[in-house]
Amino acid sequence: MATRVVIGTQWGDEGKGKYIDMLAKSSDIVVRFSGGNNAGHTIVANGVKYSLHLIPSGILHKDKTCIIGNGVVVDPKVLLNEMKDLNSKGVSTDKLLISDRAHVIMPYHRLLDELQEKFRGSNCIGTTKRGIGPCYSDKTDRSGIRMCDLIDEDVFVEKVKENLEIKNLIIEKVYQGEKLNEDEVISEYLEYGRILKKHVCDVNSLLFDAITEKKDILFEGAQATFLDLDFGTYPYVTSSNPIAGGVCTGAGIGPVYIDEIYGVLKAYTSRVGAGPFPTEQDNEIGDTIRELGGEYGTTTRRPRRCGWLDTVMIRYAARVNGLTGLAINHVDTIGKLNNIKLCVAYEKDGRTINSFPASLKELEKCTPVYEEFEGWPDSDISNAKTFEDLPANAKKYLKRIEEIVGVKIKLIGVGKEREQTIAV
Ligand code: 2SA
Ligand code: GDP
Ligand code: MG
Repeated sequence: MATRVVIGTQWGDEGKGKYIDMLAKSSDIVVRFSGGNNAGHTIVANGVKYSLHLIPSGILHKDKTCIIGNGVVVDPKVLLNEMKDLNSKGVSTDKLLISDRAHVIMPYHRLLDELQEKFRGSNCIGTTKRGIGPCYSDKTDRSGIRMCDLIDEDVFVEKVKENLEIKNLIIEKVYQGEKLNEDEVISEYLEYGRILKKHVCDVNSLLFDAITEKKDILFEGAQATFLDLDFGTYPYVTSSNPIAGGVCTGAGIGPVYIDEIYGVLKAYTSRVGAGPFPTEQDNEIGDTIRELGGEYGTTTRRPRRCGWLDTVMIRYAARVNGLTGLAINHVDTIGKLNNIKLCVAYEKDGRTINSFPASLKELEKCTPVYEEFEGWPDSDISNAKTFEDLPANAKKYLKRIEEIVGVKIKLIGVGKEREQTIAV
């Protein structure tokens, strides 16, 4: 039996979805443990494209139990639409379970996310405006509404009334926004609760039993290490802990039960939203990478900022997550360039820095130190099946990454399809 975790090592969109989907095949249970519908995995299976935001990717495989853990914030409206879309493509959602302890994203969370961002103006975070931050704020403020409340009419009505009294004041008086109608919110959400009730349960007990029974469990990461509330480029982060430690708090299992932790990265770097990005190429190179790699957000379609691979970041991610293996994607994409740069360290005030600073002011003073590599634009590697099939330049680039990061590359992505993966 094995419990495996898939984590993003950069700023998200590393192509985690593809591996999660692949590993889900050999798992009994697939679990989401952090974030909400600010995540988005794109999976192309048998020519059909699936965009999943909340539902674990295991849903595409028959007979897998899919769990939305307590660490996830659930927008019931989005969840129901996603379920409907899957059902219309012939995918059953009967084995989807939602933790009774997961918090619910309410309409005032979405509205406040938007109003706060507008208020911040040029200092905005660049959130996905899905209400993620305000929902997690309520969770830590202890005023949140959980799935167990959503399915209990009396409790739900009381909690919504309490919340709306304050939220409407803030919406109206602080942000000059339009108040939400209490009756409308209550009737809309009670209906969601009624439909979702059969999926809501105590998943922690179920997970513990599964571990005892030595079942294969996959924990699918959303977002990534540098978007982590504690370890990312704060404040340009999301409001949860997408790192491996988040599995323990977001699904309710002890660290000793985790066997393998895969860190997914791209052969370059991308980021959506605001915040620092030391190896960013805000120029023709970045534009070329964006077009070659199709770097537009799954959730928001925002064009992603692109730049060179930064191994200072990946080494940090390896430590923070305790990575046991790397999965590197878009090796096909980066190889189309004639010349590739790899950031191997930072230089600050004439000194070489190998760690990722907490202070954004300090990070700004860091300039990347690059090593240069030749690409492999004349080799089509999209059908490569083994490491040996790869051109010498690709091997050299990958070996150097592995050497600097100190973690073995176990999977190599050479195309969008899940079959376009080399297991090393
Ligand atoms: P939020 O909405 O409060 O979580 O936003 C806070 C910051 O976190 C960034 N963020 C993301 N960056 C990349 N990918 C994200 N999710 C999707 C994914 C994106 C997509 O995982 O694939 O494909 O459209 C994600 N979610 C949050 C956000 O840009 C802010 O900088
Ligand atoms: P996630 O959020 O980490 O799951 O990643 P996304 O699904 O948002 O973004 C990854 C994008 O890159 C998707 O469009 C994938 O189909 C695509 N992709 C993933 N791996 C590869 C790869 O190795 N090569 C190419 N060309 N595309 C890839
Ligand atoms: Mg994504």
